[in-house]
Amino acid sequence: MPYTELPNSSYLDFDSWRSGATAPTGGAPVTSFTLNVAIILERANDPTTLLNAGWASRQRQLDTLNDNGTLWSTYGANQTNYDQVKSDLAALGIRTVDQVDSHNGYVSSVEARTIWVQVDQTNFSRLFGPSVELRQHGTDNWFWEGNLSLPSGWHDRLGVSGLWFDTANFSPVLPNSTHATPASMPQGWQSLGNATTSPTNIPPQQIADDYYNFPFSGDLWNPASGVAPATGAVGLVEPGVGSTVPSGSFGALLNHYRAQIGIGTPATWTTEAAGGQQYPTVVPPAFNPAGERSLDVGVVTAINPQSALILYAGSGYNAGAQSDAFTAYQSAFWDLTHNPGVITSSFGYAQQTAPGSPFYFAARELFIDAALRNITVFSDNGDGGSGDMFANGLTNVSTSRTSPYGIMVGGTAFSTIEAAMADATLSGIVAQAMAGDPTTIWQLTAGGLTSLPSPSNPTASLIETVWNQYYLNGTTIADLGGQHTGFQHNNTSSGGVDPSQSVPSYQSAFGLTPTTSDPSALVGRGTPDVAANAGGNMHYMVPGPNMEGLFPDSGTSASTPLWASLASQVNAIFKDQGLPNLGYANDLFYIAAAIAPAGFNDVTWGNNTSSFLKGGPYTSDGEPITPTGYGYYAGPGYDLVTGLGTPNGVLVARALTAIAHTQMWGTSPAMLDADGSGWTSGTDQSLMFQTMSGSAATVDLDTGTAFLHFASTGSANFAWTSRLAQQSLQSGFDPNLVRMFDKQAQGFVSHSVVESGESLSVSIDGSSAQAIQGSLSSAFGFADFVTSDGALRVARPVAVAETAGGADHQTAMVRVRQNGEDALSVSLYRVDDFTGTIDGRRPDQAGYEAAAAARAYQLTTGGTSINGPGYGNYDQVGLLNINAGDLIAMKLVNHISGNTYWAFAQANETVGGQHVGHLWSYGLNTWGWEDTYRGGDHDYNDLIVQLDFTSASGHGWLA
Ligand SMILES: [Ca+2]
Ligand SMILES: [Ca+2]
Ligand SMILES: [Ca+2]
Repeated sequence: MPYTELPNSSYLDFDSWRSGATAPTGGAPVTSFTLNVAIILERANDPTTLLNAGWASRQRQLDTLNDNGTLWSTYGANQTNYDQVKSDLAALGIRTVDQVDSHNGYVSSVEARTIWVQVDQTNFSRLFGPSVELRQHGTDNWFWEGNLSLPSGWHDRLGVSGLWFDTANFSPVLPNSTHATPASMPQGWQSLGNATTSPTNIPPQQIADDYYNFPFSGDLWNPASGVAPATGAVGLVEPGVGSTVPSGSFGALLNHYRAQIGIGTPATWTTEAAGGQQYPTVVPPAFNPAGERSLDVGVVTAINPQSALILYAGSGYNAGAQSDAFTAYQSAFWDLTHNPGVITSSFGYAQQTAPGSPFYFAARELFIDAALRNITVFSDNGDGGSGDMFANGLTNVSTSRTSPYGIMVGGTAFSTIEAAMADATLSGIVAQAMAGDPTTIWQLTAGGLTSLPSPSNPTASLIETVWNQYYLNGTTIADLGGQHTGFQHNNTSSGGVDPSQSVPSYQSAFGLTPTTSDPSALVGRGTPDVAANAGGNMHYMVPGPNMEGLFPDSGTSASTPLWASLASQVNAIFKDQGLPNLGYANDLFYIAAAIAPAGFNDVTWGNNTSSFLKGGPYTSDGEPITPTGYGYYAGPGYDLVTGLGTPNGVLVARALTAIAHTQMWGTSPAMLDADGSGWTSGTDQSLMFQTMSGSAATVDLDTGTAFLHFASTGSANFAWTSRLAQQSLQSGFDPNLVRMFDKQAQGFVSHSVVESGESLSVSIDGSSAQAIQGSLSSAFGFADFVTSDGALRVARPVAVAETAGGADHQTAMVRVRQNGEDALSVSLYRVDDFTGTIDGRRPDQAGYEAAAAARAYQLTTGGTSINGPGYGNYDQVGLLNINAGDLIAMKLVNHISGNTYWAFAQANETVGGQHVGHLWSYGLNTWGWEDTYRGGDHDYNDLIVQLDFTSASGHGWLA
């Protein structure tokens, strides 16, 4: 049998990419071994087009392929090639694991493109070529020299492009550093907000409910209430350990845990462990998979007590299996019995696989299987800081698991008022917050603060920072407990850039160019995508490794199942509203962040710096190291430690449903279309042009047929943002916070009518402005044109009723927050087009007011006029009989001055010959009114109004 060398298949390509090490050589042959190997084929067809389509298009295509029964004949392996490889294996005398032992935990199928085989010292070279043998280095480590080979034709003709190994005997190779200069590190804590002496240790559902505003709380959470929605099964990747416990029954222990945290009903759970499972014997401080298991189980069952838990032990221990996490992921993705819609994993596998290698192919395609199976996968970003415990002196994230088709979750440290007051690293911020310093409170509010801080409210939230427990004492990186913990211990959120892949389309569209902070400055996939509390000042009360007791636990291994639990709630809401599961939905989350930023609390404090080399003058985890000082900082907006931020569950769920229904059913033209070189108007429409610059700016607008030139003052420091406006539309948001940021002037807003197909280009202060997130937001009625020092939002003053299921006769929720002192009311009416015309009458023409009154929508409370709830206050009301695609405009009445203002500036008063715009766009169907003649204080927050067309549908769980 002739063999052909497989490119990029050296031992270092498996798990040592960018390690800087030289490959091991020499060593004695391993004379007795069993090694289970996955042989992985390419897909019969390339799914790239499907995967790159928008979410709703993907869902429809998958639906059709499933209905036709052709999904896996299309995107599984080619059956003939698959059969040929199996027949070649038989000829080579290499047995599949199924032939060795039919009771195994492996997935071998043409759909999964995988054949698990077993080789040993007698036939290893029959699979990988006569020049390759396994050799020993170190105590339990094996390696091979050079590239692997495969039988000729397998790779180029039959499409065998992937390999994986179920073994713990292949380890990364890292060199000892020699003369690197250590980066300077401050003594003590390396980041703020993790040093409290009074941590908040509470059950997971309380974290989800009290601090992350999950949709299903109270009776909707409580399975005994009779009204709690049925949330779907959640898959838990638990390699090897599954549901084993050293004594007692897992189910009884799980139910005991539930009872302890207030859940009176028994759990539904099952384990997929066809290859067996074992309770691990772990010598501290080694990683304990049973502890991880209990944490995952505890978090998911507490937050979603109605979700069935499916635990995946992966390959297990039969037939030479070693329960590599890859096998548990694979068994979870291919569980055709329980079909969990959401899977969470806190387990990694061969962290640093090299791009272009067969190992990288295996890992990458694994997650595409999940996307095609319509599963949403949450993977922990890891707890090893910016270096990810990989001692190459650079910043690292796992190249094998940082899939663009999974959602990566980072870790934060959440501090209540009480915890923050007991944290010396937060003393400055706490003092400023308690003194009412507006700059501090502004930043805290962007992070999710909902009430003015006060020591009399100790359990209220205050601040969220990066989870980072690194502590330097002299030259020893260790925690305060004095244990050997440091850069090689699970103590800090990983996060950074995976330069092995290009930037995913949803990150590019968001305007990101994630770049490593180390000297290599490589561009790639930014990670994490999202974050949640992992530890530091707040911990999750969960069972211990043996499922007994109640202990505070932490890690991105906790934030990950929290996010998975939220996704499971969103899936239940989607189902209730007639939508499919989220599935692969990374793009939906990035659109949500662009148009509904309040769905994510913006973490802006802290870092995860921990890059290092082995050897040197510092000690970490009992080993000499040299810190190199490269890492990532949280900051405004997306950052490479906390991603888009932590969840505001209700707000992000509302945004996701609005986006999903719009993509599924919407037929209205987008505001702007990309035409290759720029943007063109999607229809004849009235548009607002609002200047959002920190200092005075001049704006030039060119529509191809008209030029608009105007000057604007800069926005005031605390001029309202889309984030704040949307945050304020929560009933529990503190009126004191609202009033604290009143009378902060926005820039200038100009209005103009633009015709369909007209081009639109913008320059600010003479610099060409780019609509960086325009492809995400334009379908939702706005786009921000941005330069390095200014921004112009182009927005519609009209809402499009993108209803659930594209149905007519729906009820929309109208939410209002008043930040003006006058008595106000707003009414909403239907217009015929995007310029506001009613029966041929333009907004500036006589008789328009009567026409608008005749078109006014009725409220669930009667009448057509929504009264402002008073200065600082909130109210919401239903708007009746909304039909799909309705175009909705509004007018404001100031009952003190007696003036009426229209969304369309041309119907308003003039100043210096120009009509005054009284409306400001705050993102997804959210606007703010200026209530004073001639523009008043220009703060455009006197009445914030939001239209929500989907939350009242189904059971109305989000209304
Ligand atoms: Ca941030
Ligand atoms: Ca005002
Ligand atoms: Ca105001």
